Amino acid sequence: MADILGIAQRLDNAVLTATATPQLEQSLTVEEAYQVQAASLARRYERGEKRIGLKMGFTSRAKMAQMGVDEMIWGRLTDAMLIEDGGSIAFSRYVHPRVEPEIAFILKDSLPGKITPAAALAAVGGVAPALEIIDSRYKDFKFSWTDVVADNSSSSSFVVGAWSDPATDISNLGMIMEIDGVERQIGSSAAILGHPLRSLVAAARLAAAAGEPLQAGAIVMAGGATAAEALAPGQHVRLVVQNLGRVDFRVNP
Ligand code: OOG
Ligand code: MG
Repeated sequence: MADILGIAQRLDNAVLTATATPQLEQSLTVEEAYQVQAASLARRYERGEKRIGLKMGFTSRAKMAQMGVDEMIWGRLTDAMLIEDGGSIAFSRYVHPRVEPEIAFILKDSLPGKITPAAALAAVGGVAPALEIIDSRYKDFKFSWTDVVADNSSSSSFVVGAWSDPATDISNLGMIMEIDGVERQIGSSAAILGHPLRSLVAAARLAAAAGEPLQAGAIVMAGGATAAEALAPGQHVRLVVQNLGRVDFRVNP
C-alpha cells in the first residue's frame, strides 16, 4: 500500500518551497496516483484555494512525444493558479517552469459524464486562447505516467485570453507561441485530439468518473497543442490563435 498522504505532502511541499523532489521510490497504481492528487489538492483547499476547473494533458502527439507518455491525464485547477491575461509570474516560485499553447473552454451549464460532442458544445459559454505554465515537481522534469498524475499532472499556473463565441469553429485554428517576439512553437488546434471539443468530452467523462462532474462556470484546459518551452526570467510569452486572438504574460525574476 502506498503512503498516499505522505506522497501528497511531499509533492505539496515541493510546490510550496519551489524545490524539486526525487522520482517516487515506489510505483503507484492509477487509483493511487489520483488519490495522491486528490489528497494534495485537499491541502490546497485547506489553505483557502478554490477549485475552478480541470486541465487535460497528453491530448496531442507533440506532448506525448516530448514527455514519452501516450495516455491522457487530467488535473485540478484552482483559483490560485489563474494568472491575469497580460500579467506576470515570479520565476522564483517555480521549480523549472515550461509554457505550452492551449485552448480553454468555460462552461455555462454542468456536464454529465457521458455526452456527445454536440451536447458538450451546447454547455460551452466561451472559448479562448490559453497558455499553461506546467512545472513538474520531480527532479529534471522526469516522471512515469502515474508519477505525473500524482503531481496534479504538472499543473502550476494558467493564463486565459478573452472569451469568444462558442459557435466559433475551433477545429483547425493556427496557433503561434512567441517568446520575446520570436516564434517558438507553431501548431494547430487540430493537434488536440483532432478537435479540442473531444478533449472537453473526455474531461466530462473523467471528472464524472472521479465523482466531481464538471459544473457551470468551470474552466477546462484542452491540453498543449505543441511541445512545451522552458521559461527563463525576463521573458515575455505571447500566444496568437487564429480567430480567437491573443493572450500573454511576463516572467519576472
Ligand atoms: C504533464 C502535463 C501535460 C498537456 O497539456 O499535455 C499537459 C507534463 O507535460 O508535464 O499539461
Ligand atoms: Mg497542458
